[in-house]
Amino acid sequence: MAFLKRTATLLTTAAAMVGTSLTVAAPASAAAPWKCATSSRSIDNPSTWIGSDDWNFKMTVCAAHGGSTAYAKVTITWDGPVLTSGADDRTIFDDAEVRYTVYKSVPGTDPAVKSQTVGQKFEDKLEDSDRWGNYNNSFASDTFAASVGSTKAYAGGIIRLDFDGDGRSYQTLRFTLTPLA
Ligand SMILES: [Ca+2]
Ligand SMILES: [Ca+2]
Ligand SMILES: [Ca+2]
Repeated sequence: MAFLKRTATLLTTAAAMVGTSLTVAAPASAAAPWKCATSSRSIDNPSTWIGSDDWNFKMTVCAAHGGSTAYAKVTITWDGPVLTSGADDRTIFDDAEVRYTVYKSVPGTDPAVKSQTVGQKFEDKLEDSDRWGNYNNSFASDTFAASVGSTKAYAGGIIRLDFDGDGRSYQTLRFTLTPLA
């Protein structure tokens, strides 16, 4: 009886821990290794600076598949411009987001199974410079899980940027898709 009671307590604790976070730590099994792709994309900062003021992004997007569940996550690093508007300028972007998606590999068009979009948290990172106004930084996403059955899956990531004051809306950077997982 004492054993049963302790088991119940542990289950309750585990359920409580799951309840506190939507984040999935990692693929459950070593049999489901991450399949990753790293690629780089650049975009011009719409300022009048005559030199290079590109934002140079490097994204690693990863997918894994264990049992009937696929997982996805992204990490991004960037070498951004040095801006004369100064440090931590919150007006560079009207909006910015990173979106990463799990797709199923099927005949015909591959359906998106699940996406996660990070908006303000990513924009805050982009607009967080060092004290000299150099906009280099990085971002690491949560891992999310998607139900895909036994069908092969893969993941992709995009960045959407709406620069302030450039007279245009979102520009989209599409990064290389992962291998099948
Ligand atoms: Ca420029
Ligand atoms: Ca902003
Ligand atoms: Ca704009």
